[in-house]
Amino acid sequence: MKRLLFIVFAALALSSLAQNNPYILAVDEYVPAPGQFINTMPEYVEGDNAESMAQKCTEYLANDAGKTVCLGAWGGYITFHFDHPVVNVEGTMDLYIKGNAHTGNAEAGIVMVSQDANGNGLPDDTWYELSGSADEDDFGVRYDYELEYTRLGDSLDVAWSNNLGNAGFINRNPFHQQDYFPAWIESPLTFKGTLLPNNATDTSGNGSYWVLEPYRFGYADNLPNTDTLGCSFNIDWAVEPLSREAVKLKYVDFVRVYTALHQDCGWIGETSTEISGAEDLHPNAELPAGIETISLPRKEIHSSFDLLGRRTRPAQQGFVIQGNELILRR
Ligand SMILES: [Ca+2]
Ligand SMILES: [Ca+2]
Ligand SMILES: [Ca+2]
Repeated sequence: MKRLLFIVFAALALSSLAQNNPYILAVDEYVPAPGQFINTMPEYVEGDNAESMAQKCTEYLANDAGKTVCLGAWGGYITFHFDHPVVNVEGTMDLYIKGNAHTGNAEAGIVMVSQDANGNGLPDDTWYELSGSADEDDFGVRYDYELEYTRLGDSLDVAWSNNLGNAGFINRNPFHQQDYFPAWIESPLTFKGTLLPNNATDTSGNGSYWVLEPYRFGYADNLPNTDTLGCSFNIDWAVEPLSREAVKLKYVDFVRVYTALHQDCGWIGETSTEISGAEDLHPNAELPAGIETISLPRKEIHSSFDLLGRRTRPAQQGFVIQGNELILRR
């Protein structure tokens, strides 16, 4: 018993001394929409599934690895977490998210946040959207957009239809020969969410030169990574996605980014958000007083993550890190 107490004490002491990692620990989900860089960023190989593709994204993004993941056309998303909850520090930005935007090439993605309210370590709880500048600027944002993508076959364009009665294609182009529909996902693939108004202009008038103007703030892959403020997000911006009612969140456990534009720019193709990393701007901020850490239900634990961000099997015995907690499982 003494020995056990010592182990518990030592482990708790170590965990309280540990500094939180500011960078992404692991990717939970990667569900891209079709697009010219899908199955290549990251690369799909025969036998890959949702879990192995998410693991590849972890390798691309965790610990500021700095590689780029493509989310495809509208709706495609990625979900990730850190080794601790991201605290909503009063009066300041909380998250910085990197993409590959440069001048004239803003491919805005909407950022969502969620708390692991049911304490199972999975991003299966209520999601909130971080409201960006297009909401304030009255650009005609649509909040109830739905889009379905259908794979028509090898080397064929991907069909889409939306809830406004429109239909079209994600067109193939000569630069990218692989299948554009995510190979590990079944067709049809449906997304729901917020649609930003188009931002692209064919400034040449003949289709040869497209400019994608950035929104003022509040979107991923919208402004260059060097614009730290422009790539930063405040958890205070959280709203309920449909009612747009503001929600006060003191911390978040999961972050999601999805492509917010449904736009085709001729020869440069569909607009797709890219993500190349994320950072908690104040990783060692303390949760405000009065916040209780989640106590896990003793019964079924679906999944948890080890220190490398790998999903571990349920019912493991011994010490398990889950979220920011050290748990002893018997
Ligand atoms: Ca904040
Ligand atoms: Ca959960
Ligand atoms: Ca981009």
